[in-house]
Amino acid sequence: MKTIAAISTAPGMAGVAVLRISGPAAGDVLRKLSGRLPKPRFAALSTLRHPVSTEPIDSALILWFPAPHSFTGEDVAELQVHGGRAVTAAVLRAVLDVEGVRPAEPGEFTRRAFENGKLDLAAVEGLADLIAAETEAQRRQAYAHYDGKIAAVGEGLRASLVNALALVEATIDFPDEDDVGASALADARRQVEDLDRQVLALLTDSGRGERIRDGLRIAIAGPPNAGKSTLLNTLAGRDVAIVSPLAGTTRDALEVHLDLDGVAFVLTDTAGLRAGADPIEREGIRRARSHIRAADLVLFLQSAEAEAVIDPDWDASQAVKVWHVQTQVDRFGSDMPSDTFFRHRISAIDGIGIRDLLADLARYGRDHAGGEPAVLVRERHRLVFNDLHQALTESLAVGDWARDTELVAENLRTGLIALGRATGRVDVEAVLDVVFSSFCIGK
Ligand SMILES: Nc1nc2c(ncn2[C@@H]2O[C@H](COP(=O)(O)OP(=O)(O)OP(=O)(O)O)[C@@H](O)[C@H]2O)c(=O)[nH]1
Ligand SMILES: [Mg+2]
Repeated sequence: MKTIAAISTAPGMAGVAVLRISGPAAGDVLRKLSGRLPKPRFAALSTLRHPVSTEPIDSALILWFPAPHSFTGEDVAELQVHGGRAVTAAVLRAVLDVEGVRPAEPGEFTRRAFENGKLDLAAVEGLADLIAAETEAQRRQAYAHYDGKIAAVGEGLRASLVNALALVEATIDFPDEDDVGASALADARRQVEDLDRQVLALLTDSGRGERIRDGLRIAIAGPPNAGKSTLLNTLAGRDVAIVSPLAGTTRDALEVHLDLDGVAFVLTDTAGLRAGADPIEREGIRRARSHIRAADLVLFLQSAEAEAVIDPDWDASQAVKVWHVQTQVDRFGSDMPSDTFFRHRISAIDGIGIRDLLADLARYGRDHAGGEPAVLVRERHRLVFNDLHQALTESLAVGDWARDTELVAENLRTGLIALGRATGRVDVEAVLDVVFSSFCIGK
């Protein structure tokens, strides 16, 4: 096994940068660059020198984690150097000049940790999410997964399933003990029913985990000149989208990430909906419609100046949920007619109603992506639990467990295999590359 090395901190200027080295030559790297092997897991201050020229490069804190007590389970060395581009590049070059060391691939440290049993697959995914987390809800959920929450839930389900399967198999192995067999099968069936209820409850958690992870998708839609781009800029607090009095200014859908009370939102400004536009604008409108369909919530904007009608072209039924928002109310002054059709009335110019809109969005976020971290947070988890649910349903569909015991056992075994995929115990080769490819180098 080759030794791998990489800069683990983000590139650019920083007070400190960390280089990580993992594999059999990690100890060699420390000896050659710093002249010694420090006491395991104690930081030591040391001058790093190039292994061949012995020219000093930087003074660093060095750490030594002999196998198996390290992140990867291999010998690991960490160098905390000054965080400049030239320093980190020179130290990395020196490390790579040590025999047997090569640059790490993206996600390779974590992959080795997984292969050495330091992390299960759900924890690996949690780690990737933890690094990517932008909001508090994302961080909490990611940490719960990294920390073994999904593994613990999976382990619980697995233990009951193993138990039920053992009861079923016992009646196959000891077919003569009829009384015992009948009550064991009844027991097993009750356990499987209970298990299936739990699995179904997780599956019907309506994608909350994914919403926390990926952010709630809010589409800003409406006719041209309604003030969609102006609202996006106001909510983002910066000039993201071009605003102009010309109808049909926005063509490409523009995304802005927003953190409201710890919940992630992805706001999309879309092209104004209208008929008879030119081909480029029509493409923009097509994209707008697809964002409307994919959104968790649509803010449908209409200017207070325009007649309050929904764009006839727009099929409101395509959106999951719509809030009608009247815009540019500053143009109406105080004699603005009251109208309950609109959930919000705003002016991006005067700031009227913006705070209420934000508070309402934050409340929506808490309702749909708040609460405890979810167990299923990726499509992959959902597929695994769907397979498990299907296997359990099929076992319960067997009418006579005493007669078709072997078939029941087979279904339960299929369920176990599905569950094993959640934590990567079985049949994982296909998903490994997908999971690890989301990491960057040095993780
Ligand atoms: N008085 C007033 N003018 C506004 C307000 N919001 C937007 N406008 C003006 O309305 C015009 C259209 O605004 P945009 O934000 O570009 O409208 P849009 O809905 O993105 O339009 P398209 O991209 O063409 O679909 C611009 O001249 C804005 O300055 C507002 O709250 N008050
Ligand atoms: Mg626009």
